[in-house]
Amino acid sequence: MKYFFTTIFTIMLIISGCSSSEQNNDKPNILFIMSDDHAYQAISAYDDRLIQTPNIDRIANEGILFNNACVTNSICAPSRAVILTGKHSHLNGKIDNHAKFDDSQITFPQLFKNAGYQTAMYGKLHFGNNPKGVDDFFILPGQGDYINPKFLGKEKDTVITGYVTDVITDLTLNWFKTKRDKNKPFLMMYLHKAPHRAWWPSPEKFAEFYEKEFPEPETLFDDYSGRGTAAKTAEMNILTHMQYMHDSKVRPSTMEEMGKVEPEIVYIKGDGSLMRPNAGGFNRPFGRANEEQKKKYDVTLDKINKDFKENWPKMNDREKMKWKFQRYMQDYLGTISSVDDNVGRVLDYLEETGLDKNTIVVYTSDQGFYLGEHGWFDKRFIYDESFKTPLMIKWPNVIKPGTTSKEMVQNLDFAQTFLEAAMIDAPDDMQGESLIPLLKGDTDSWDRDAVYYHYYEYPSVHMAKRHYGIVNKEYKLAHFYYDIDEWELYDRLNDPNEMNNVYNDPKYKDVVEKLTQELKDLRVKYKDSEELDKSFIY
Ligand code: SGN
Ligand code: CA
Repeated sequence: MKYFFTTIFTIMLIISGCSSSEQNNDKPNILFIMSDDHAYQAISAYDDRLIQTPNIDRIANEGILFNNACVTNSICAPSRAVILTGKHSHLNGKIDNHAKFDDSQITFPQLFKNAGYQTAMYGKLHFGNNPKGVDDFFILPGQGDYINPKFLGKEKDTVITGYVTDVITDLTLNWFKTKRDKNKPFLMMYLHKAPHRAWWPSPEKFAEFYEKEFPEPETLFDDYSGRGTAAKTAEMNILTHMQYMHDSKVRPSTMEEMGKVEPEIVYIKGDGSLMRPNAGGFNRPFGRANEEQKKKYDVTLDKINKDFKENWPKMNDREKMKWKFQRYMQDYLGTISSVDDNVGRVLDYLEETGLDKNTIVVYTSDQGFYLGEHGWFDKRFIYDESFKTPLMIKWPNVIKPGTTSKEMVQNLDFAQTFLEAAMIDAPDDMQGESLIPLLKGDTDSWDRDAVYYHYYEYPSVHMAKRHYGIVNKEYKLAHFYYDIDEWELYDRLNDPNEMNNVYNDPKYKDVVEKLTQELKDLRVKYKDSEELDKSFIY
């Protein structure tokens, strides 16, 4: 009889365990926060020389901070495709920003939805296609706009007045408050547009950050003499390729006046009108502001213009570089300050509602970014500032607060990590590795010591040449191909700024031999090949 009651009790427990109210407790919720082009150098948990980000830092303080997190292909839409599919670009097909994303592929949110999660995606996706596998979405079309952005919604498209980072957060919090199904665990992908170029902060942060001065990186005046052709020919130098109007937000009185300032990027079209490549000039983002918003921005814009008009004619190239660097940092970091405030709003909401206790929170970026290192802005290269990306994860009662890890982890690993956390089977053809052992502090079960990288988008804006390579904690070996055939090797421990390509240095002969073989093996392991490289040449 006793056995009978125990059995009945157990059956009741199992049934209630499957019932909706309990489900929330056995499966963790996931809040995936990703910003666009957020350099780890601009997060105080990594480095506090440029900015304080107390809210983003909360995730690291309460969880784990990865110091060697990196991407497989340092460019926006491809990184997102890797994250969603758990496969390298050459297999998911989204090799660059222009390739179409084949949305018949399995993405991890679809698997979550099928497994009973409520799924949503808010913010920047950057694909031509609407997201699959999400119950609800509000995404920016393409790159999206900073001011009064348009959104593509599940029900209808809409334009919302306000600053993009605040608006994405308002929408996300509204989803939590009015749309969340309390009977299901959730997967929320909360994706910021900031700090993507052309770095428009809110009017308040614009004013605040214009008053600040930032330390220059050691390599701001790099002349690339220790590097190969790729570094020398890239068009991402702050002095020569950053644009006064579009980026530094200088407003010329006339186009003729601007032509004098930026002769190198102003082209005269057949009909005599002026055109600048790759940038919509000053008005592309600002043109969306209403009169009230313009008035607020004008206070700071007038100061910038006054300074520029008075001082630019007297500046030599070195001074111009310094001036442009400061303007860049003021705007870039101003946008990040809003991301940090808004991440704080969402973390506060999770805490106030107690949802934080069973929610995995991830903060990352779609890749890293140059903040003047090597004189550059933008990304794309296998070199550290663009190859590495910020990554921190908190998961109460699983990750020990304040943990740090130097393991080589990649955006390729997210899908399998989340699937394992949610106890959902991952498809066999996913190519990452679940980070769960590292999250649990079980470093012995982690045996990957090198990662594979492959960048394709060339020729294109910024002219970063195509390359693939292998990176471990000590070395980085890269092969630049397409219209050149050059190899580069960097000694990561002895030359952390990557100033010297030591590929031809006899001292490194054995390292080159060993890594060349390992790179070949990795290409086989991940099913990449010369045939595929050629098939992507257009
Ligand atoms: C735009 C930017 C580039 C940037 C690409 C890709 N120019 O073209 O600087 O490299 O996007 O960025 S902009 O001034 O017109 O914004 S990505 O993050 O979307 O891949
Ligand atoms: Ca990006």
